[in-house]
Amino acid sequence: NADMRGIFSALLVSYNEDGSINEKGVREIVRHNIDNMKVDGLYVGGSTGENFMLSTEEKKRIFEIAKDAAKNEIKLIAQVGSINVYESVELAKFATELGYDAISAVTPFYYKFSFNEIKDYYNTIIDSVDNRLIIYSIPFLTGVDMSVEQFGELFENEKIIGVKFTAADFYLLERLRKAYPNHLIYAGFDEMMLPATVLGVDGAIGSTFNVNGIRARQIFDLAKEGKIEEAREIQHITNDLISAILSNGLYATLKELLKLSGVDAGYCRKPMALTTDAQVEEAKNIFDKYVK
Ligand code: HMN
Repeated sequence: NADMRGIFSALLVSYNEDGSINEKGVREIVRHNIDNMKVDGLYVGGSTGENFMLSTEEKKRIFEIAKDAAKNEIKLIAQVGSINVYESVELAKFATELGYDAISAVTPFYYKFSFNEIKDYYNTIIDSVDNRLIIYSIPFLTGVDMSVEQFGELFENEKIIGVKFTAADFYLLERLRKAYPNHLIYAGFDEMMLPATVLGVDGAIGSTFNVNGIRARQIFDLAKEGKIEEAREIQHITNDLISAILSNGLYATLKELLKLSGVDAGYCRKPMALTTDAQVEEAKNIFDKYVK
């Protein structure tokens, strides 16, 4: 599974003002990530794609557009998780047939599922396809925390090859790294990429790489080479950028920054709000300072 290491952008999706998918915009975002941000891959259908607000058909359409626009130049991961596990299976089959290199699924959320239910969810999804699966763990949004032992139980299924670890728990990250040296671990918080890389993650999946992919790779490579001070300088600039983005609204600002780079990134989808004039103005300042 070493082919899946590296820097993956969590793909933003361009929506029209009425909430429909802006296909041309999605293609441009894919190409911008490949041609300008030089990412190794894309994570399609994640939180960043505003995925949990979409219909099954829309999710499929985004998988198709991303696959087509990427032209086999990079690795593709399809996030198919949903609390409708039958939808997840359908999406896993669809993405596998399209040729996605791996699938991923968020831990089922909203209801307080037991660990056995979560395990059954993952096995149901991955056993329905000839593919590999990456667990998507993001406790601050899902409320689902799993222990080192529970990750181990999921990894008993050989098709479950790793985890996207979107958490600030570096103790747990270190324990996972030691316990499962042959599984893939992706850092999920871009602002903590340096410490995660020092602890030995195999890659990173992040929303801000859509606009900051070059610096993200520098942090990752420098840290792997042990050049910690140089990596830290770039993490500092990166985090000035990320703090500014988060204060101005994450997805809306990322889209405005893409627009300023000439990419038709469109709007966010309801119930997310349309971008205000003040946000657009602030995005220009952020662009001039950190992205241009
Ligand atoms: C996804 O599911 O689309 C992303 O992989 C999620 C990714 O981990 C991002 N998390 C969220 O947006 C909740 C991060 O890149 C995050 O946006 C960034 O670190 C800023 O906090």
